[in-house]
Amino acid sequence: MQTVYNAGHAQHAATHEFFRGRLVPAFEVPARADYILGAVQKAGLGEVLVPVDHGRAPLERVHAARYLRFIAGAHTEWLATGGEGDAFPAVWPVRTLRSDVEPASFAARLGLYSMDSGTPLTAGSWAAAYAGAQASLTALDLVLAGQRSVYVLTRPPGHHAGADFFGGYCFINNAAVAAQAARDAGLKRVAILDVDYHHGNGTQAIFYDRADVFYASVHGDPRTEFPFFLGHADETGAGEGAGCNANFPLPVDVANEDWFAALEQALARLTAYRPELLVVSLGVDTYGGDPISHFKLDEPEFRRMGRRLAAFGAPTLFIQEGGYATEAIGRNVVAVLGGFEG
Ligand code: OKP
Ligand code: ZN
Repeated sequence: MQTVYNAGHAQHAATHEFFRGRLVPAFEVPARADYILGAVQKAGLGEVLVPVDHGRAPLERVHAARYLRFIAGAHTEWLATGGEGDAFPAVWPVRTLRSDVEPASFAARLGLYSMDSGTPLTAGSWAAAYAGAQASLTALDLVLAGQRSVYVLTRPPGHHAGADFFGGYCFINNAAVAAQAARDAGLKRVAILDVDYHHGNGTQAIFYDRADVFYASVHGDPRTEFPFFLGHADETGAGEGAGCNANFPLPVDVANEDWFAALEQALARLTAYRPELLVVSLGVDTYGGDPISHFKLDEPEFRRMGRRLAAFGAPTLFIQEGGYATEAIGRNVVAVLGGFEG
């Protein structure tokens, strides 16, 4: 399997994030990608390729142009308005407040375009996230040209980012950009399977009222787990997209067999949908040793996951999402991809 590697990932390098009102060492760190790249090379998974720049237009098919402009210039504005170091939002337009009028204040716009205070916006966040989207588009090209599967090695992750907001460590929704580009290339039905520990609220929201992209996710129950405010089983799609969204929230102490039972249910829905492409939001924070998550998958389960996804039988684009047990992340990712290869 070929890997498209976003070497620009390291430009997004936060040392700290907000957690319970304190700055704690960041979990989403450049070393994550370094460990994965090392494991991919050591395993001899396949060629490692550089992204081809497709420009901003495919990103604007998913994200609001004004949001992309904001993110591209946000850290410069943060510094210009007296901010130091990484930017963190502090005020949000919750219920009863207006989000349809863009404030002039930078602090207010930072809140308008974000969902949490746990996502440091650094000097290089835009460059890293932009390059990650380009890596995803490059990998899609390879799959459309006939590759059975391609892996996108990138960070920051993407599945929490919505059409016009960042959060949950995410800025550009790589899976959504790739799925939309596949549609724009002529594919009729695209499935996104999200196996990250966290529900991909951004991806779900972007395609919620559409029948051409099916979103299915197996994740920690949002009643106790991030992103808290989306990811319940009764979210099944709206309008033309009714029936094209499927959530499988699981309790934090779920047995591995029950995780696979949920995966089976998700895949049954996707089989019935008959997609021409499967995009996998591949988070390995379902690992038992993950510092911010609670499931108990390990290397044999990751390998089994990969085998099962191969049996699904669709051209498959793997896109890296979470996984925070830094030293184990490479082994776990390679287990999925190696299991897929057989
Ligand atoms: C991103 B992805 C822990 C706070 C957790 C958000 C988690 C985002 C996970 N100190 N904050 O889905 O892996
Ligand atoms: Zn996650």
